[in-house]
Amino acid sequence: MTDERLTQYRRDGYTVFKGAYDETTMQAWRREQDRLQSVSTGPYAQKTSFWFGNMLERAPHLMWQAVANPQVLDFAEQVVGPFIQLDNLTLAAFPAKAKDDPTAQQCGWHRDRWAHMPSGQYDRPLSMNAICYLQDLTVESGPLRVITGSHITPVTMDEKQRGEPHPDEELLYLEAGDLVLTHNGLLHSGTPNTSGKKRYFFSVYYNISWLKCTDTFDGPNCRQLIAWARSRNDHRALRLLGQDDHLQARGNSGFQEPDEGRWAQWSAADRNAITELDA
Ligand SMILES: O=C(O)CCC(=O)C(=O)O
Repeated sequence: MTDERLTQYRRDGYTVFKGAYDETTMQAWRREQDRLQSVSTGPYAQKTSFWFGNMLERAPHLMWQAVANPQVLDFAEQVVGPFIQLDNLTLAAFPAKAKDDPTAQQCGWHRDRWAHMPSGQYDRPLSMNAICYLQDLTVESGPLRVITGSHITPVTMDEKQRGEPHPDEELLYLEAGDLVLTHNGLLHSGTPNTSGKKRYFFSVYYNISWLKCTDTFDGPNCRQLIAWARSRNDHRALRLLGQDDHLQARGNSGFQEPDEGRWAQWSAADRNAITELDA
């Protein structure tokens, strides 16, 4: 299944993990977004009050499971090797627009952070977006639009086209709790929400551990997570939090053997190094 998924991800530029999260977990995330939004007034609040970054620091007890999802990380390590770091974690809920609002038809096509215009051949991504919607995507709540293969094909768009449906687009009507993992070169767009309700989603954005991060991990909650990961010698967890102890050795390994073999060895070494504190 993983090999099939890898082939499909490299070809299409995304893969879907069906039913990654259950309703109880999603309900807690939706409540947290509601809470953050309800207290987002005053000089200490950011401007857009429905979009919250640095979510791991804000709510580690709720969000760590999303950052460290083993199914996603096992797969992501197959795509780029054990170099997965958290770039940023965002929890948001797009407010509903009126159906006759002129912006209710507007797309927002883009490739993601750290991408580049593709050259016509597959390159491993410098970052990946793990997006999960906390309600079903319907015509009203707005599907995710993707241009399959646009992480390989140098599809370009002028300013007008960036706001319009695209002839090659596919509309993904994901169900609540499904998780889509995209290649940062994939052209994609949300769809405006006209459901009358909030359109909740979160994005766990991973990058390669030699890049800079957008979120910060020096707050008390992330420092506590780092201390916990260090106490159990958990290199995967440390890396997610910006601490890659193997970066120099693995990032300058000589590259004389196929990458996939080396990555599998390093991932296994990380697993074997963990000291189970509760054992
Ligand atoms: O709103 C959406 O469905 C897409 C979100 C998105 O484009 C992104 O996280 O980069």
